[in-house]
Amino acid sequence: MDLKTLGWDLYRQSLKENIEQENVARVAVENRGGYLLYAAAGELEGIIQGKFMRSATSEIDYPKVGDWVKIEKLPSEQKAIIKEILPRHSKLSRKRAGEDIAEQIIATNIDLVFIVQGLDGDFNISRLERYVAMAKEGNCRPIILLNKSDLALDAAEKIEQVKSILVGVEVFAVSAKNGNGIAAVHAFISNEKTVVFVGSSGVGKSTLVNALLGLEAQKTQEVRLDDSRGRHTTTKRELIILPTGGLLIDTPGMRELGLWASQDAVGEAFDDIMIFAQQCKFNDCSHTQSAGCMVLKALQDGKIDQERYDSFIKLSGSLDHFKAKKDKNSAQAQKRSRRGLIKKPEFTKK
Ligand SMILES: Nc1nc2c(ncn2[C@@H]2O[C@H](COP(=O)(O)OP(=O)(O)OP(=O)(O)O)[C@@H](O)[C@H]2O)c(=O)[nH]1
Ligand SMILES: [Mg+2]
Ligand SMILES: [Zn+2]
Repeated sequence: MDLKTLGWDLYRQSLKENIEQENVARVAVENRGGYLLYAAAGELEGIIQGKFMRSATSEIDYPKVGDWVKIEKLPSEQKAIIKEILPRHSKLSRKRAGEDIAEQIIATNIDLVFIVQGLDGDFNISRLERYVAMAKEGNCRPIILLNKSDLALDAAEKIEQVKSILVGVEVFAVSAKNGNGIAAVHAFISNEKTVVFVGSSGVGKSTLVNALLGLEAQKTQEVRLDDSRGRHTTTKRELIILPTGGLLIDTPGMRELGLWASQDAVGEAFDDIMIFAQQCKFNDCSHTQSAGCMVLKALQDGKIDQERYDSFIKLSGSLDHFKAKKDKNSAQAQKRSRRGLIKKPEFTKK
């Protein structure tokens, strides 16, 4: 693998030390505490050792997609020990509210952030503002893509609206489906530059990545018709090399969600967490108290992303709430029906 393609030549200019090519790699995938690295020796499995973990004081001290890391390759194996994370010249993070505010890194060493919203119902100015703030805070340049222009008649109007509020930020209406505006997007991605796609689930981030790649590389999924919400198809962040030069990072939709269809849908979307949930001591484990909870243990061990865990809990919680409400409603309905307020359906006899 050519390190120049991965952006090394550009990145190393900011480094004070001189590192041999065989001792660096770029983090391409971070998945449940495992890492896929792109290096001069090809694709390597990145391994983190106890020493590294002991010196890490928080989540952000672990390698993230986009990071350049110092490695020691194991002889005759496609594996390498990750020794150190090289300085991040930019990063995209979000703040997680908890007891204290913790930082979660989405990707690092990024030049451009494409903030994607769908013109079919996902459009929301204040959310755009938050994304733009997030990009600027991490030293990344934001560009807004209003996707699914094939479904909208008011694209021009929305663009004006965005421009009047987010002054100076570039906005484009695009359609990953029919290709409109894709050339303009492609023009922003140049050799050795890394761009990341962010936005809610179902807005078409992976479809845009596919359109740029010109092939079906990233799995995408049909959006449910009722509410234009996606189903969280992309489950991990991944660094993708564009054959024409440049690097793309597709991300799973950020979950600012309302309700989903069912607990099954949750299980499916969070299969990485369900693996651990099935091993919990109690069947009805809430996964918020540590007594015999394997989910919390996996979280502690870094096998589950904090971000994933948070959305999982949030979502399970809102489902319980929904269910309780539904049960209450049906209990009330039964009461009313007993009082004769609700008529039983009458069937017409033939
Ligand atoms: N009509 C129309 N549909 C689109 C367009 N772009 C994407 N879609 C559809 O929107 C759905 C969701 O697309 P994805 O690319 O999976 O969305 P995503 O943002 O990657 O979603 P997550 O991976 O869940 O975060 C798919 O059915 C796509 O075919 C577009 O420009 N026009
Ligand atoms: Mg996706
Ligand atoms: Zn549990």
